[in-house]
Parts: sequence; C-alpha cells; structure tokens
Amino acid sequence: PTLVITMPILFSRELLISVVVVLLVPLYLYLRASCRSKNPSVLPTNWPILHMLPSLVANIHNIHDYGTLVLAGSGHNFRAHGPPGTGMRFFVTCDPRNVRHIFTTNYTNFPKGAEFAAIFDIMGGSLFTIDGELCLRQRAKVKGVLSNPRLVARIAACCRDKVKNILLPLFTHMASTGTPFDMQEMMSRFMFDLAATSLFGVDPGLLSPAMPPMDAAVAMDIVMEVGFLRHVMPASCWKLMKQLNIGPERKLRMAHRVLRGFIVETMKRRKINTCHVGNDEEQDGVDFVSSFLHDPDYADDDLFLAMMIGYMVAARDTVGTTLTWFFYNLTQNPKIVPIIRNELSPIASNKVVSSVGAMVIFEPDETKSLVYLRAALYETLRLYPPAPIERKTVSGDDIMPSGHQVQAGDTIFISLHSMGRMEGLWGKDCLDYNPDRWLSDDGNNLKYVPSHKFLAFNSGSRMCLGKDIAIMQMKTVVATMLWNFDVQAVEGQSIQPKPSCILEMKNGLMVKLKKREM
Ligand code: HEM
Ligand SMILES: *[C@@H]1O[C@H](CO)[C@@H](O)[C@H](O)[C@H]1NC(C)=O
Ligand SMILES: *[C@H]1O[C@H](CO)[C@@H](O)[C@H](O)[C@H]1NC(C)=O
Repeated sequence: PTLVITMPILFSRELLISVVVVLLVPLYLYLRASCRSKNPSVLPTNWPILHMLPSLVANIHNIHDYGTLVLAGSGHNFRAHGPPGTGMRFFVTCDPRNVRHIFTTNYTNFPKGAEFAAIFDIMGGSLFTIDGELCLRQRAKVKGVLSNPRLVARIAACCRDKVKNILLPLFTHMASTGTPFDMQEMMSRFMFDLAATSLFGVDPGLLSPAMPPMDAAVAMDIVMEVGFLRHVMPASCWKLMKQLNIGPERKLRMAHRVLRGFIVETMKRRKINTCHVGNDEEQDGVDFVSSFLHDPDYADDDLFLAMMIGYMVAARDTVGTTLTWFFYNLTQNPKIVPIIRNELSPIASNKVVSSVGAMVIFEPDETKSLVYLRAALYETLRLYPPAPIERKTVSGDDIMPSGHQVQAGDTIFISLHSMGRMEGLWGKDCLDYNPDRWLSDDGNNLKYVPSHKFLAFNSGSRMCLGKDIAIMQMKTVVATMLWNFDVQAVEGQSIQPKPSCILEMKNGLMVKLKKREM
C-alpha cells in the first residue's frame, strides 16, 4: 500500500541513507507487518493508536498537509506511538481548548522538556530551549531589552533605511530589466541583515548589489531542517548518527561551525565599529548584544553563542518566511492588492514626491495603525505560521479539556499549521486567503481572536517577544513594495513547504516585478 510505494522517497534522501540500512530496515519490516492488518490505504477518521512512524515516514515530504488531514478526520486530536521499545508516545492536537490548557491554564505541567533542548542543542541553555525558573529570568531580561524604546526606534530606522537604500534600488533594477528572481532568497538576505544589525549593530551586507555568498543564512536553514528530522526520528537514531558524524548530523555540525565563525567574526567587526562611535556604555540599548556583554549571567562563551543563534532564528527566519508567503498569496489573490493600496493612498498623497516616477517610502510610524494591512499579514500567518509545530512534554498525568488523557513523559505536538486550516475553527472558507475575516463588522478595527486560536506568535507565558517589531518590519516592507511595484509569480512553479521547523518554501518563489505607473 501507500507505505511501500513511498519508501523509495526516503531511500533517495542522501540524509538518511546510512541509518536506514542499520536501523530503519528492521523497523520498516516490523511496521509493514503491523500495517497490513490495519488497512493503511484508507485515511483514519478515528484512529486511537496510530503506529505513527510508517505514515510519517511515507508522508514526510508532505508532512503538514498529512497532519492536517488526520487532525481534521480525528476531531482535532489524536494519539500516536512508535513501535514498542522506542518509548515514543505522542499526543497531537490543534484544538484551541487544549492549547489554552497547555500554554496557559496548566502551563507548568507542559515544559518544552529535555528532548526539545537536545534537538536544539545548538541553542542550548538559551531562552529558546529552557523551562522553569531559569527561563523566567532570561525571559525578563530579553523582554526588557526588546522593549527599550531606543532599541526599537533603532530597529525601525534600520528597516526603513535598508528598504530605501538597498531593497528599492535593487527591485527597481529588477523591474527595469524584467529579470525574474527568487523572492524567498531576497527576503532571507534582507532579514538576515536586519536581524544581525539589531543584534550586533553590524550589517553583514547580504542584501547588496554584490549578493555575497550567504553561508551563515544557509547554515541557519540547516539547523532548522535537521531539527525537524530530529523531531520525527527516534532520539536514539539521530543521537547515534551524531556520534558517527554521518548524514544530516554531519551537515549540522558543519553548519554549527559556520554560525560560530559568523558570530565571532561579527563581534570582532562590532568592536572596530564601536571604537569609532564611543564606548560600550554609549552603545547600551542601541543594539541587543550590548545588554548582554557585561552581564555575568552570560559570561559563558557557549551560552552567549547559543543566545545569538537563537535570536537570529527568532528574528530572521520568521519574518522572512512570512513575507515570502505573503507575496505569494497576493499573487494568487489579485483582488487584495488594490484594497491595501487604497489604505495606503491617504499616506502617500501627503508626501511630496521629488520627481515624476520617484519611489514612495512608507515610514514605520505611518503604517502602524493600518488595519487592513495587518489583517492581511495575520491571514498569511494563519495559513503559513513560520513555526508550524510546537513541542511540549507532559510532566504529570493530566486530562485534556478534549477528554484525552496524557501521561507523564508523553510528547505533545501542537500543529499550528493545521490549526489555521480547521473548518471547525475558521469556517467553510478556512482554506481561502481572506483578510476580511479579521475585521470587525464596520471594517475599522481588528476582531479579537484569542492567541490560543491564532497561535502563530505562541500563547501564554511564552508569547513571542518580538511581535510588534515583526509587524512593524513586515508592514514597512510590504507597504513600500506594493505601492511601487506589481508583483507577479512566474508561472508553472511548484510551491511547497519544506519539511523544516521553519515553514520555508522548498523551491523558493520566483517572481517578476513591474514598476507601477503613477
Ligand atoms: C512573523 C514574525 C514572528 C513570528 C511568527 C514569531 C513567532 C514566535 C513563536 C511561535 C515563538 C515561540 C517559540 C517557542 O517557544 O517554541 C516565539 C518566541 C520568541 N520570539 Fe518570535 N516570532 C516572530 C518574530 C520575532 C522577532 C522579529 C523577534 C525579535 C525581535 C522575536 C523574538 C522572540 C523571542 C525572544 C522569543 C522567545 C520567547 C520565549 O521563549 O519565552 N520574534 N516567536
Ligand atoms: C495540572 O496538571 C497536574 C499534573 O501536574 C494535574 O494533577 C492537575 O489536575 C492539572 N490541573 C488542571 C487544572 O487540569
Ligand atoms: C492563498 O490563497 C489561495 C487562494 O485563495 C488559497 O488557495 C491558498 O490556500 C492561499 N495560499 C496560497 C499559497 O495561494
């Protein structure tokens, strides 16, 4: 059945070749035997115990859609386990009642846990992988830094300058020559620069006419892709591969080296730069890193590096991915663009444009209150949450609001991707891109939607700390882009998400730009 047909996909992946032979073949034979009796070709509508691995492996290239299908068929929740002896017990949910329980009501019972920390060992000890007391402390610190008005103002100014001085000239050139280019790569370069600038006060210049190699950005993608494989593999399996330094683990190790090198190098450049500006105290609050340099809590080199990598992931991958999906959706839904332009037009008409055909730049402050633009971004985040899954561990036996029991040690996967696609949550048109669903009846305000239903920025005590910054950056890019250009997707490309902890597009997004006549 399905399993047998799709196994070659797995074999053809260079990543898994060595392990497959050693570990997965016996497993595969076992699972094949157990699947025969269960009629796996029919999708389960209510499958209390799913031998997860075979279907997962068979569908790994399309994991999010598969999860959505199973979650929709099973009433938003299902339990799964790996073969006996692997100790893999999962509860998979996209039910907002359970999400509220896990993230808020009984939050302390659902830490990220040791396995999550092991999967992202590259950020070990940093806010992104820790729980409990330690987390409270680090979180308070990061929150303080990210809400410093000087830092926020500097990030906004930096975003605006980068749009004006680099992005617009570059896109103008692309438009004039009609050259198709990969929007995902551009956004990835752009956000890498912005994230690094707000972090270190140093611009790596990935988005510049020279288009330098983007090794560190690629290394970050590898961290997220291998992290994803680690999520779906038995821990013993990837740990063995790590020890043997083979397959994806080898790639990860190299990526780690690249990232370390990048951070060390950038810190050196920062020193040189700050010598001209003044001493570190003057720099305090202007970039993220200065608040950590003199803090004894972060004196450890490894922890410091882990923090920086974590911050780069949080700030760069998320926004870059959302922007790419946003532009894709707009190309598929041409009706939306004039509505956004309509919202921008009072701002644009107040500007004195220096010459005919000159570009209009929207300042971060000017787009702050735009409701429809925000709704359009939320709609993209609903369908394409950059972090498509959350993982939690159960610390004590508990009963979910849905009635499901979970046991200490179980792993919970929350599919954000599926959550945005449940008819039961968003209605019959749940798969349509429709910003209107976010608007109040008079259309002048946003509707209140609780974060346990719209989980893109997380919910409860671990809410994203950069939400406002992210929205500001996205609005600034989108407003300026859409006002000045028509964006067209190149026809005939296959748009699919990549199996990764960040919902990037597997093959990128080729677009063409046309300068708007005004
Ligand atoms: C569209 C953009 C963004 C989205 C969708 C997003 C989403 C998220 C999510 C889902 C988490 C929770 C991760 C987890 O616990 O597993 C998170 C945490 C976090 N985000 Fe964001 N984020 C975005 C942009 C940003 C930006 C631009 C920054 C920084 C300027 C940022 C800073 C953080 C930090 C520091 C945390 C850690 C909070 C904690 O663990 O307690 N995020 N974000
Ligand atoms: C929270 O979790 C604990 C287990 O740690 C459980 O005993 C308790 O019943 C749960 N509380 C609620 C409100 O569900
Ligand atoms: C955006 O809109 C289309 C058309 O409504 C919808 O089918 C899809 O789910 C959304 N995403 C993409 C990539 O088009």
